[in-house]
Amino acid sequence: MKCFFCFLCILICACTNATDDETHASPTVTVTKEQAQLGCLSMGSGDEAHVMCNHGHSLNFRSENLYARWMYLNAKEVHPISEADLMMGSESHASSMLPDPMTPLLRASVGERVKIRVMSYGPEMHDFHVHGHVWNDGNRALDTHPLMPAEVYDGAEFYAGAGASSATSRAGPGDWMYHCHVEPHIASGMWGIFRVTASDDSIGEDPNGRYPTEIPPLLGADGQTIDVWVVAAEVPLAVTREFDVTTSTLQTVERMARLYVPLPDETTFRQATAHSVQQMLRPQAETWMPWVLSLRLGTHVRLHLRNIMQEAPVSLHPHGVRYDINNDGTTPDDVAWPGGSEVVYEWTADTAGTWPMHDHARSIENIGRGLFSAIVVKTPDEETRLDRDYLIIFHDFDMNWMMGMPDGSMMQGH
Ligand SMILES: [Cu+2]
Repeated sequence: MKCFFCFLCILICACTNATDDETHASPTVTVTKEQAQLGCLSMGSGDEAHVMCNHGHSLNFRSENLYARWMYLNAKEVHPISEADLMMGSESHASSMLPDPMTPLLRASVGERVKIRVMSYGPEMHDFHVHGHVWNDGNRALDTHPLMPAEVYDGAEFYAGAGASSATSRAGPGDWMYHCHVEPHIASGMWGIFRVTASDDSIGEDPNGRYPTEIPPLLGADGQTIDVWVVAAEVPLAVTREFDVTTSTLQTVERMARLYVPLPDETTFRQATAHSVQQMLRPQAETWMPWVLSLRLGTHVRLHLRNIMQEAPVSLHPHGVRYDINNDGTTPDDVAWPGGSEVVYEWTADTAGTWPMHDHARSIENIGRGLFSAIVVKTPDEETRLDRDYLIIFHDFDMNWMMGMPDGSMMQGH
């Protein structure tokens, strides 16, 4: 089997050597074979000894590993820092000394009304947190919220740089970190930057005034039927950065992901091949995000799904919309298989909210490799109220990948 963890192997060697030197003074924790297969490392010693796992903890397919940034800073001797600084300080987060993280850059100007929706796929619990901002959720003031697998939280809405309830400056402009608050998940990649600018900054916006990391423009209308064209394809994605010891640089790492790729019309949909879709997405290998279907409340959707992979059956199971049993993506009749086949689902977006939508045909392997998406159903009030609307999806790319092996078999012992 191909090894995906070159950077980690190097670290394991480094840790092993350190252990030899310190055997008597500072006991360390031994990584089991299973943990090593999942990219876990023995870190620290004595009271600080622990196992750190790098599963490729990802936000919208991307992971920014703090250890890679730490090794880069130390190798460059830009500003050597300790492991404690890695977790406690801001050096390894800062964009002043390092490139912006690969994870979604969320942007807003001070005083803009921002919503950050969060969703979780994969077997673990995550905990969304954004620095410097507090929001009102019912009668509670929050700045953190937990998520179980397939759970959604869409109560985080506030003024950028201003806390929960007023447009008066509270946090102010700056780079505010957002992350999962399960500590090892931050280190292994689940963090990003919420960049608040002091004045209205349109650099990087599209002609509609939207940043590329925002959810797409709304489709449909109450009572209207729309056709949506989607293919399931294998596409190379740049998912994280590792530290290369020979060149002392940060190098992007690719995985062959499985994605839902929305297409503009029926012609493009019919003509799509594995090769054409890979060519189309190649320039966006570092920025392509999970497909989000943004709808106005009451829209009826005719969703055409075509499987252009040969390797696995695919379906689309939506949460939160109204459908009959033949359209839920879980029965043999509504699965696209073998490769090249099509299926059509019809349903109505009759409940506002943020809803998971994912493969249900070979879900552990397919969701692990990226076949998940989301439906956002907005009310007219939300449409006018929000200046910026983001969706962050927590996902465990490598862990799922390893559990559902690339050949379709399951990892032994799990
Ligand atoms: Cu987490």
